[in-house]
Amino acid sequence: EYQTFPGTPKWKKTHLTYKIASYTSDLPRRKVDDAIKRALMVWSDVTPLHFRRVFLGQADIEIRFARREHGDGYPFDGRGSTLAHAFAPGDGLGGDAHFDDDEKWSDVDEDINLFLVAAHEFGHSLGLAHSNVRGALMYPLYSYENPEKFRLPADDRRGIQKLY
Ligand code: TQI
Ligand code: CA
Ligand code: ZN
Ligand code: ZN
Repeated sequence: EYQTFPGTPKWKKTHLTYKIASYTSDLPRRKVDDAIKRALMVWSDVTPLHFRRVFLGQADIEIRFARREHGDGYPFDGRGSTLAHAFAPGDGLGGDAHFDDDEKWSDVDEDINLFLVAAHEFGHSLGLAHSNVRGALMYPLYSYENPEKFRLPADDRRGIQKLY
């Protein structure tokens, strides 16, 4: 079953902005842009939420690739282990998603698939915690599946539709 965070933080608006503040050198920029856009669509497809990209100023969801200590007190750990993290809805860091640039990011099945990890992180950005349903997107185990064929599992859909 899906879970929310304590206090059930959620966005109090349906139109959210996102900004890609830094890139990985593992993939061409357009592939990063595309993976992020499609990962957000996983959620906007089943809710009233809309995501608009901004290039300047503040955004609700700031996306960054970073290594080790990167200013939020949750340093990354080099290759392996933690791949990314995201903050529950709220001001400031709330909603932001950071990706460990010591991982090798990929758009296929080798290395770590950016789309799949980003879709999971954005679940956190929107207010979902981990699910105990094996196979759910929010289940805390990375498993590769073909991004072209990805369909949001029912448990995640129920969770996000409960929130929005
Ligand atoms: N990063 C953890 C994660 O996103 C960080 C984390 C643990 C976390 N608990 C959290 C973030 C609660 C927000 C709220 O789950 S990770 C997976 C999965 C990770 C793990 O690098 O371990 C995915 C990132 F689900 F496969 F285990 C992405 Cl898909
Ligand atoms: Ca790591
Ligand atoms: Zn961070
Ligand atoms: Zn998670």
